[in-house]
Amino acid sequence: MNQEIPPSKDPVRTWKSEDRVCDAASIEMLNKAAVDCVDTCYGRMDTQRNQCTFGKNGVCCRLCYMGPCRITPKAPRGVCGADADTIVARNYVREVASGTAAHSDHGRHLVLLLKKVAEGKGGSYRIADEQALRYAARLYDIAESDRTKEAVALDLANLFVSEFNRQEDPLATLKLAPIRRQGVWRNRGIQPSGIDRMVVESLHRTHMGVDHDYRNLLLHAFRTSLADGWGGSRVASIASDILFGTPSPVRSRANLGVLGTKTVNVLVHGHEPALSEMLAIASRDLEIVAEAKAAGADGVTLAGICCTANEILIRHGIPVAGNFLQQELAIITGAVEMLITDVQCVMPSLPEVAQAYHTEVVSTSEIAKTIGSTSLPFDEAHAMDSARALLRRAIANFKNRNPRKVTIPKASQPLVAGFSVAAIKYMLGGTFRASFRPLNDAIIQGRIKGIVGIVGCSNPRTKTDSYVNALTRELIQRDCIVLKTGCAAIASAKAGMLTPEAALEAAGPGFREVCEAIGIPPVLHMGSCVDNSRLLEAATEVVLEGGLGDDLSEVPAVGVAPEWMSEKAIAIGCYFVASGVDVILGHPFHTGGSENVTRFLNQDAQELFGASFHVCPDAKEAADKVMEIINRKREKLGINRKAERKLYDMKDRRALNV
Ligand code: NFS
Ligand code: SF4
Repeated sequence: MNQEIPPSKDPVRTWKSEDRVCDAASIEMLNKAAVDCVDTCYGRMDTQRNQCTFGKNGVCCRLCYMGPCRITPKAPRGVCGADADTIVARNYVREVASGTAAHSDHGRHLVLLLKKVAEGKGGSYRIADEQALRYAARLYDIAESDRTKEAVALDLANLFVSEFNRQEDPLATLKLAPIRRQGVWRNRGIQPSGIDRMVVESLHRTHMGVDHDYRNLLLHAFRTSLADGWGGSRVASIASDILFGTPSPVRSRANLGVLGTKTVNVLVHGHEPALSEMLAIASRDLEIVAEAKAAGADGVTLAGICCTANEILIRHGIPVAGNFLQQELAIITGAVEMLITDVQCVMPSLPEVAQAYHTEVVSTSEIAKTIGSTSLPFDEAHAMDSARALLRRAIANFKNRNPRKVTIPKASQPLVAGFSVAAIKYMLGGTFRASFRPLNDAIIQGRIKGIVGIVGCSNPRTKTDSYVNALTRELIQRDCIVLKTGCAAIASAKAGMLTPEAALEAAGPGFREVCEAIGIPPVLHMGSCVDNSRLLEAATEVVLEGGLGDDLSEVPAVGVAPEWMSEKAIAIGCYFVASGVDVILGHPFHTGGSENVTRFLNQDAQELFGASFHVCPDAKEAADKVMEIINRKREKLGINRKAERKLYDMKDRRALNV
């Protein structure tokens, strides 16, 4: 049982590091934090003991200044008359709106960059993947043959911009979904219009005195989330593939051991790839390397934290220093010259942690500053110069590293990442016959039972990474192919589960045969959190390939967010459910104060979308739930026969198109 860690009663640290984190590097750094007297989120989790029950249940309303109001059995309504259902649903809509806004604003940034590049004003940026551009143009019926890539990119960028500011008609990107699913959205009245409009409408409807019907509010939550998954996030992934290249499998390493003992260590942390792309190139620049050597170092090590890490990992093989809960631990190594942050999931504690060492924390976004960090807004028009200037500043800081304060953990694991849908298709069928057929066939034959997306954050509430890792092992053992993004993917990387060899040993016999025949690992790292849209893209390919139903809700596929913490994760969960994919959460939403809202999300949604949320605090229980859902879908498809067991011969391999 992956139990929530009870808060310690004692203000002095009494817990053991190995009870809070799994991997050797994190244990070592948490121990070092205690010695160095540095506070981390694990300690702060304790000082935040007795978290507010009203907040946890979602029954605290501070939407107007007659309040704040809290709902109790004795006070069942706020001053305005709002009951628990209304208050809980309004709070929930706002969470989804915030998550959608975060992903989509990131998407907007990339779309505007694509537009600048198309207009010849992109500075150091280029169209890196013309094939991806032309493919995307065709998806949106934009003429592309006999036209320059810039002209096509401009039309596409303009269409993407209009996805943000559409007023009434539905998002154009919705049509990338299976036809049947588009019909579900139309019939339920939840086809999103402009992304910005959906978020604004969420704020309007949850303002004091507007929408009070919890069902109406929750439908809008799902509608808003679709503007994320089939809007902001989807265009973010498409635009970044065009600008920086569509990911294909790359080898790299993960965990704090990737930091260099003798190199200038620069970490990028956050979510947007625009700056980190330039840093990835600049860090290999011979001039920069020479300057690092002149400063007494062996060179520059660039590594990432959180989803910026995932972005440059899947395109450049840049190593991953860690996931969300390792951002403070990375500084505690004492070996980081500069931690460059952009937006999202950046803890405001970083400058304080950095005070104990020589690390300079730099914020590069005008919209994301922290007191105590150096604000050096990234100049996109002179991106390469900005990237070089940052690296030079980090090199200059190398002399301030205090060897007595440095401990770099040894732990790091090899990995393979970068499984875009195009890459998976290619691996399945080769250049000329790229297709999902072999995957569909394997699912139909029962060698693969189903597809599971394990996504989301880590959370100091529970032992970091432990649920994600236990669940992943359990599911590949039960013949499920596991798709991963975000911090959950990094957790698997640190556990060595992204190496084809190690993971294959853990896979069930049917699944292992398929992996070996096709040459794919059982756990596929598909990218950052906005790349959860790639999971929907993959599921759509499965539907289009045929034989596994006409709608996403028929495919034996499940999403799991074991250790989630952010509002973005809530938006993701909602767009999965609204797309027909059941979602299992490791811990519940802050909706427990309303039975109606909870029932709507966990049950009624089944009737509306063919999928709903489920809560399983234990990894084993989650694995059972996943299999129950997958088997139910297989039963409905009439494919739940037992797979006959046999080894592949040449004829079978040919049938698999390998
Ligand atoms: Ni997703 Fe990625 Fe990590 Fe969670 Fe934060 S970095 S966007 S929100 S914590 S997975
Ligand atoms: Fe209280 Fe109603 Fe105001 Fe909320 S909107 S704070 S429930 S009076």
